[in-house]
Amino acid sequence: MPDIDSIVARAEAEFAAAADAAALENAKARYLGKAGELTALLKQLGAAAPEERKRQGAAINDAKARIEAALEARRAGLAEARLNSRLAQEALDVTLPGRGSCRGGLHPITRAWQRVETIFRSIGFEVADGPEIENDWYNFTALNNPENHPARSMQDTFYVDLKDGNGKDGGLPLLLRTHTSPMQVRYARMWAQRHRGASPMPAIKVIAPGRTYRVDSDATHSPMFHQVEGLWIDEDVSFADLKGVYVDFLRRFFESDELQVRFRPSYFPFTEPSAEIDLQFASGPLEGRWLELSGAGQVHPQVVRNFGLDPEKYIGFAFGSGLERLTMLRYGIDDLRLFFDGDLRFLRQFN
Ligand code: 2U9
Repeated sequence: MPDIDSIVARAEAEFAAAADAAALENAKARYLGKAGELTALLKQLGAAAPEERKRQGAAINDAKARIEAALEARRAGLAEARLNSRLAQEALDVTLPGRGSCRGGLHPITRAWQRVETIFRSIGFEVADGPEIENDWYNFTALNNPENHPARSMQDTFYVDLKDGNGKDGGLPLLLRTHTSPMQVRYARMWAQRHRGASPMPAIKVIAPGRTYRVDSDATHSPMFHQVEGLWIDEDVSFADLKGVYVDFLRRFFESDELQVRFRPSYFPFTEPSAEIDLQFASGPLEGRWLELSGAGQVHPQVVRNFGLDPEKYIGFAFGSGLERLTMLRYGIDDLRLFFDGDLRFLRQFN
């Protein structure tokens, strides 16, 4: 029988010398593990005479208890040392000054967007909102865009190609809307259906502000941009109404009654006749210069038909403007990219 006390003494010494939990567990295995010294002694017990077995068994059990106690003590010691070192490293200096709270603010585009909504609501327009992923019919066909129009090409429009090759809506290609007009088509069709048979049908008077997408990226174009478009359809809405509404809107948006507005003939597939709208400030850094701003026109009879309405009975106007352009002119911003950089030095100036 080896000297049990010396085994215990060695175990205690090894445990005390273990620098971390892994070393401690290794040391434990050498004494209490399956192939450990104490376990080996227990296995030999069977060969001893009964009296001797009882005596040795008690001694071995006593040694085991002492070794386990030493193990637990070292485990606790190591855990405490680990905690102390973490506490020292992660010490919280409560005397440091606070970081201060930071108040968020609205993006200038959002501010202009809200301003546009407020003005148009005050002249009786509703605000409509809808899908940014559209199908080809709402985005192009319903708006009288011919089959071979360049706006429909892969170079101009982001077509949706989902992972499983599913980029279609009932056979129609899906795409990121290139203008907010499809929303107005949805709104007008919903309206026409809801008031089917009502005579007269209440006027359609709606604006559709929102995000739009085109394959375009340079100093003056961003692949994602914002538009606001409007639509007024009734039995007797004329170009004069368009001029009245839009000039009123611009004067209020830019807070200037002296603002001059000019309509120039133009062409869009969805309006006929069509016009570009220019404006001229009476003062400020842009004083006297004519600036291109928006487009507009009388809604094409085929588009009215696509609403589910009779173009012989219903007529009206539509307009469209880039929200970035409106915002840049209102705040005197000279680079489109500032809107998308997220630079707080720029953004803070609007809050
Ligand atoms: C429907 C029918 C017609 C909206 C219109 C324009 C003219 C126009 C451009 C201005 C700057 C787009 O962001 S921009 O590049 N828009 O010139 N938009 S008429 O016409 C519509 C809208 C909806 C149902």
